[in-house]
Formats: sequence, C-alpha cells, structure tokens
Amino acid sequence: MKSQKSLYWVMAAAIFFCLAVIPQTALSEEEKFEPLPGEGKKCQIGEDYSFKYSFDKKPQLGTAILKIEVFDKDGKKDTSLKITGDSGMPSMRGHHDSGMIKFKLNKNGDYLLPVNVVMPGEWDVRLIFEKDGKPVYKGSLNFNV
Ligand SMILES: [Cu+2]
Repeated sequence: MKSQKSLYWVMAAAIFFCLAVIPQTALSEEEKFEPLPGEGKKCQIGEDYSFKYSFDKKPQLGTAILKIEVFDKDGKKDTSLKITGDSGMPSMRGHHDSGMIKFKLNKNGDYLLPVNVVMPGEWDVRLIFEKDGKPVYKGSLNFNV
C-alpha cells in the first residue's frame, strides 16, 4: 500500500517535469539569446562594454573564422571578458552543433572562433559573454551559406 502511494508520486512528478519544466527551460534558453544587428555593427553589453563581430571572409563550406572585438566605455579594446560560442543550424538542432567553445585571444586582442560549416543553409552562432565568471550577455548571429 505504501509503495503504491510513493509510486504514484514518482509518476506525478515525472509527468509534471515533462509537461511543465522541460519545455519551459528549453524555451527560455532559446529566448535569452538576443539577435545581433549584423556584421560590423556595434552591440552594447550593459553600460560598460560593447562589441562587434565579423568573419574573416564570407562564410562558405569549410572553416570560417569568427572575430569579436570588445571595447570598454572609452572605446579601448578590452580582453577581460570570456566569450564562448555554439555554432549550428537552427533548422537542424542537435545535428551539427559544436557545443560551447571558448574563443581564443590573438595578439591584437581579438577574440577568435573557428566555425565549421559542413552544409549549405542557415547557420547561427550563439554567444555567451562572461565577466568574472558571470554571464553578462547572450546573443546569437545568423548567416547563410
Ligand atoms: Cu544541417
């Protein structure tokens, strides 16, 4: 009798989790990434920072290098943030996603991430900017190949 009752609660909790918790977290994760205005355009991160992104060449099949430059309030280049990026195809989530990969800094203070484009279509890169271990900005950029 007692085990039946606890089984009921386990089932109820499982159903609740599937119906309520999973779709909400999936949805809010997707919503949190702000669409970026475009290559070379300035994006504001709160009051203190801004950034812009560009590709080394028009993305095509193969590896494209995504470059991000971060600036402080005074317009000086800043390298104190940590940036990670997850590239993939929005229409084929889970098929080619790279997972979150950390950008590498070059000598000029540019943040660089190789993006592996393996098929034609619409691609996106979802970006997370962190300052002192805390996320300060989430944005996503799209491009077509
Ligand atoms: Cu694909």
